[in-house]
Amino acid sequence: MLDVIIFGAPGSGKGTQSCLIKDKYNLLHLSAGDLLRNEIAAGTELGNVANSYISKGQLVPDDMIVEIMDKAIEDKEREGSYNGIILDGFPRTVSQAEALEKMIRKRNRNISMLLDLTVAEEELVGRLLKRGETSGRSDDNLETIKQRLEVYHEKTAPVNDYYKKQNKYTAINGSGSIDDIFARVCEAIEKVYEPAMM
Ligand code: B4P
Repeated sequence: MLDVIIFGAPGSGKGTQSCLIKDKYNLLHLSAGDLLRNEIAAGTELGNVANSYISKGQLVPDDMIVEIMDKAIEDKEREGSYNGIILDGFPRTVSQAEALEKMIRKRNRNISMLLDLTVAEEELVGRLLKRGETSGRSDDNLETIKQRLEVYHEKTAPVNDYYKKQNKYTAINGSGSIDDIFARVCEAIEKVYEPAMM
């Protein structure tokens, strides 16, 4: 099994790279942001609560996202044959990382690695502003992007240390073309996993 966390600041390309990784290695893709946006689009109570945090550039409460992710893993596991999971945008706090550990262990699985996409701050802001021109997302404007980056440094970046202590951390240069970054990602994955063996 290949259970991978794709990590990085807002706009670092987690979603973009996850789509390529899941296709190449036949993984289940679980995007915390997409799951929350689906709830918002469906107008559920949970979605309304989530939107009140997301539109201010804040993280939704840990217990809310942990419950959503746990249920999403369960639902996706029923979908059939796959070689593992790619977690995109989760965990985003140390407390979420601890909850994930329990979630994964109760399924007799193990997090294989965390891939941290590193990108300079000006480039992150540029990408998100560009996406904001067409995304319609309530959090892709300059004020909210700045807030998201602050929250990232304060609450999310410490998750790296959690996985460094377990020797599961790999930094990936997240600048350049999407294909070049994907090649770096595959190289890192295949240092540990041979696709033919999965
Ligand atoms: P996410 O949906 O995870 O948002 P993100 O960090 O902006 O996305 P990502 O890094 O995946 O960027 P993308 O590939 O799209 O979360 C949104 C919000 O939901 C959070 O702020 C938070 O409020 C809430 N939330 C989510 N998870 C949570 C959790 N676990 N706990 C609490 N709250 C949570 O790339 C961005 C842009 O760059 C795209 O337009 C893309 O086309 C472009 N791009 C990608 N790679 C590029 C490259 N190499 N060169 C140029 N552009 C590139």
